[in-house]
Amino acid sequence: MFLSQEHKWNYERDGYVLLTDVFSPLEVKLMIRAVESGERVAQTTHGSADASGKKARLALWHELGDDIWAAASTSPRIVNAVRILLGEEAAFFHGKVMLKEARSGGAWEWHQDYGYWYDQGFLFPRLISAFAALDTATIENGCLQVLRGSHHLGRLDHGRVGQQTGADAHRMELIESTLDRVYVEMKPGSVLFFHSNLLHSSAPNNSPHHRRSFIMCYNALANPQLGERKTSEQRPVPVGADECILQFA
Ligand SMILES: O=C(O)CCC(=O)C(=O)O
Repeated sequence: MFLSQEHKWNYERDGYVLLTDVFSPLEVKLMIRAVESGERVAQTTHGSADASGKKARLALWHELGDDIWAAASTSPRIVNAVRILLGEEAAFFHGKVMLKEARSGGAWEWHQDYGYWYDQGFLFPRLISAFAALDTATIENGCLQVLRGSHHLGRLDHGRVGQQTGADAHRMELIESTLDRVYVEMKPGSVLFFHSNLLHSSAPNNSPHHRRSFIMCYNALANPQLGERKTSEQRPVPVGADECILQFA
């Protein structure tokens, strides 16, 4: 996989960059198997109600562990892109599988990830997410929506929306009418890298097709976290061999 200077400029201008074919069809198939029958997802799944009360289900962990999720999170294809886009050494923060299931997956309200993570004590918004599509993501099944360039706004005030954290609704009206909304339709195996201050949301999945994804989140190693409990690792994210995911075949 090759990340060009243009990708980096696009990331800086827009707050995100989409790379296709990062994971192969076989690697995606193995991850889907781990979603459907793996221990980690089964043990860590919980729901977070959206504004209408519909559950957006996800499985989330902070430990890298030793399974297919760790292999993907330490893949050089992801880690090297993360380091280039962050512009510095990265530490693993957390992994999560978003289970936006057919006909039931709830919405995610407009938010910046740093709206959540500021409250976890991260000093700077020097964090990044790598969102890997496991199913085809379309407007119909609730693909991610982003507001292009919104990471330049800085951190907005957030409050409770259902059981989620959402950006200030009054300010969102003006922001939505000012910035371009992009529906990020994705093929399985594509990865969207996005800045922690990029505003994003997704609609409920009322379609007959699942829209599952795996999101790998990283903090800049030199970005301090307040408090006793460190949710981000305090060491550089290890880098595995390129073929590591295939050992789970
Ligand atoms: O999966 C989605 O649709 C939204 C994910 C998201 O907003 C997040 O992980 O911060």
